[in-house]
Amino acid sequence: MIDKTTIAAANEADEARLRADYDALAEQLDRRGIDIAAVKDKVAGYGIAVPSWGVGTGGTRFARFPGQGEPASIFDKLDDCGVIHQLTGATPRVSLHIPWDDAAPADLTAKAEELGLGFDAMNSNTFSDAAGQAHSYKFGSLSHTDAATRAQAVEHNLYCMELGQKIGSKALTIWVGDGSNFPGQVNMTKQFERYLDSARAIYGKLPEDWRLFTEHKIFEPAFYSTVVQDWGTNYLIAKELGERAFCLVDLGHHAPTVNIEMIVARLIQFGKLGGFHFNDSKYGDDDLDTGSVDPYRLFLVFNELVNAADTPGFDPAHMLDQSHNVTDPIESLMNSAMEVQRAYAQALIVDRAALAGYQDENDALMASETLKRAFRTDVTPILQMARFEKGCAVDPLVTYRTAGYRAQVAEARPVSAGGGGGIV
Ligand SMILES: [Mn+2]
Repeated sequence: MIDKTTIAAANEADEARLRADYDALAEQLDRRGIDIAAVKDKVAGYGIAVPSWGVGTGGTRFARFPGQGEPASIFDKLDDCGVIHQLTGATPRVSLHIPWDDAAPADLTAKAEELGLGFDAMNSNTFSDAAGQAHSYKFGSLSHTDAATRAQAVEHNLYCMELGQKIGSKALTIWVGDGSNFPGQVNMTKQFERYLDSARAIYGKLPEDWRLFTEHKIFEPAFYSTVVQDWGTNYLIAKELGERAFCLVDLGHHAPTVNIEMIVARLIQFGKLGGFHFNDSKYGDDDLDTGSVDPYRLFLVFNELVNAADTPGFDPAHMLDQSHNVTDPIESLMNSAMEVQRAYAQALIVDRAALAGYQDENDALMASETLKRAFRTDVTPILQMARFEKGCAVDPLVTYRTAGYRAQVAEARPVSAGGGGGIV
């Protein structure tokens, strides 16, 4: 963790500037009938889960260029996640990936408690083969043509739930790489039926107080067809399985021009939005940092979420899911968590009464301007004040670099191998 005096010293040096900026924004928002303190309190109470795999340096199928002081174990990863939360105050939970993060439950909870963290949804990996497993997932897992391979994949998901129950998780996220690379390679109907059968077997063992999230993806690693390729298929799965099955929306898992905020609205309307994997993309599933390419789209997603906030039982899970290939993963995850908070704050200051009026009058331009007015407002002082009051860093990036955390852990952690392709 970072020395508290380093954070306090950086905050103190910036406090007068922050108070002046916050007061100026408070006055501006007050003229618009918005109470800045109410917005700040909601932002301060917002939390997003970080993915354990996100603190390692990612890569592409071409190469991976390892960074300095990469985490070597789940406990190193939790240390890094602890720093992200210590500085931002925005990432109280970690989403584990099994088998990558498999460890004794008591050790996981002890470490998390030490760092002030909890555990979010469990992720089951059946898109690659673990060492020594009996049946290969080369041609699929939950939808494999071979019953024994499907059973092995189901069993792995049950194990993830068993472990998750012991560490306080309340959800299982399933994403599979199953699909095909050639037209005719699979019978698409039979393949989906096999997937549904396996998913039913998992859902049947879902703990009472758990939710099941299924995640769709248009392509990759299968490049011709993917068994759960779009939100429509995902909705069918959630409907087939039952009321505790929901759809997870990963922002990068759609075709480039797809209207994701509309998908979000549809899933909310029919009670099947389970949660998000936030990231950004330009071409496909690029796994770029959240808000780095299209912050307006992120805002439009949050506009739908704020719009639905009062719906009874509405509680989507918020998680980041990115691959950091050229940056320090801790820096990228901190910035992404803050970009998500920014989108939330911007959505909170939309004048919803005015927007509804313009929509009823079919005043397209003014409706659009109402959204833009909120989006254009620099809410940074709100985010900074929320962090300041929690004892987190006003400027997490600068404080992190000042503290020299990466260089410190690099001395203790072994240098990891690079060169080959594949994400970690
Ligand atoms: Mn994802």
